[in-house]
Amino acid sequence: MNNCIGCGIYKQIEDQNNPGYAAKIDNLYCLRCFKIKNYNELIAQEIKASDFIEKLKEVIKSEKPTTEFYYILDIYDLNASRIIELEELLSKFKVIIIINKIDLLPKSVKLSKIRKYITELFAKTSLKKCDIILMTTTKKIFVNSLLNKVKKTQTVKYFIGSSNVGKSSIINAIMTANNLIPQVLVSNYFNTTLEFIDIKLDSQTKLIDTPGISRQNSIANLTTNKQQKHMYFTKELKQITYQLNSNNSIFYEALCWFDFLSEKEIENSFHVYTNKDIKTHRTSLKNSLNYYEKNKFLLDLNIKNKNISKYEFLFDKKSFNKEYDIVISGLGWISFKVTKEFKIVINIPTDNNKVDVVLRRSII
Ligand SMILES: Nc1nc2c(ncn2[C@@H]2O[C@H](COP(=O)(O)OP(=O)(O)OP(=O)(O)O)[C@@H](O)[C@H]2O)c(=O)[nH]1
Ligand SMILES: [Mg+2]
Repeated sequence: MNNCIGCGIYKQIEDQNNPGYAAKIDNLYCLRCFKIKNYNELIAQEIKASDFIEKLKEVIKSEKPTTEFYYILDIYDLNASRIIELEELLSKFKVIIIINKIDLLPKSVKLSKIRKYITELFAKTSLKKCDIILMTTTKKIFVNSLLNKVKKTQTVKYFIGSSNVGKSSIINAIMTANNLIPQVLVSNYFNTTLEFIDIKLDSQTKLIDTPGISRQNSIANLTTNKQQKHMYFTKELKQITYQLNSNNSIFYEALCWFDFLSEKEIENSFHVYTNKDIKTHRTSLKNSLNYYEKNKFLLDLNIKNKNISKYEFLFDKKSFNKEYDIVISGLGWISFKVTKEFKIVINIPTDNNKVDVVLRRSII
């Protein structure tokens, strides 16, 4: 076989610096996959991730109408893991929307509320008639139920979505549940899968793993590859409640901070949902820039000119007694109830304005 079984790329033995290099052509994995698999170490290689979306668009346009698309999204990054460009193209096909990694939600969360939120999210889009599946690869019962669904029809099934949402993990879990040896490489890094990988589940069912579309709008992009592995949540999100006074700030290490602003002296509770590995810290607004300057060296940020992008959210009487989440792509979200007028500013040191920060009605 000439393709690496981990990432799908065509193997070559000529150039160590190019993707697909293997010491021997009959090695099953290319060197990059071998290193990720055995040492969780990423070797620097120029990968043209921007081509993936074009390839996928071509595939979608040329597929038969019976082909099915399993469109995977990340529960903690719902908005930023959507690929709006593809959703339009998919409207002609049977699409199954999979919301993956629900194990990350705090136990108290009601899945029915999440399902309602997702249904409403897609209600105004071309995918309004799609099936919605809540998924985790960590629980057999979810995997078995997906295996049954996959086996129901004998058509080709593509697993598509943004990078790192868990497409390969889902395929491996389905293979295991079907008594096959899982082979596709899974990792914490972006762009693990590099080519389309065909998996024969049985003589009738073919699954196709696809390279993830890059998540330029995630805060994880501001960090180097080394730091990126800390940005991926493997355990349930931690929830920390802060009772803030106006003009207080909360830091997520030195990656980002939010300011709670009001001219009057007020208090409000904020529930921060984020990765257990990310330390949060409260300080006063006055001290925030100083705190950032002192701590920015702790993280290996991939930014040259660190401007601070600001995202402002104003809450007035119209929002009273409503609960909201501000979602920062890659970091999780902050939930709060509005009972007084105030402003929240999210500050992100970045070269550009691309990190996706959105306000939604609270999902928990
Ligand atoms: N907590 C949790 N993590 C998951 C789940 N499924 C996948 N992951 C993790 O998500 C990360 C990315 O998984 P992959 O399967 O490599 O994601 P992918 O979508 O194939 O990524 P690309 O190949 O880069 O497009 C890995 O660290 C997985 O362990 C899940 O159900 N729960
Ligand atoms: Mg993959």
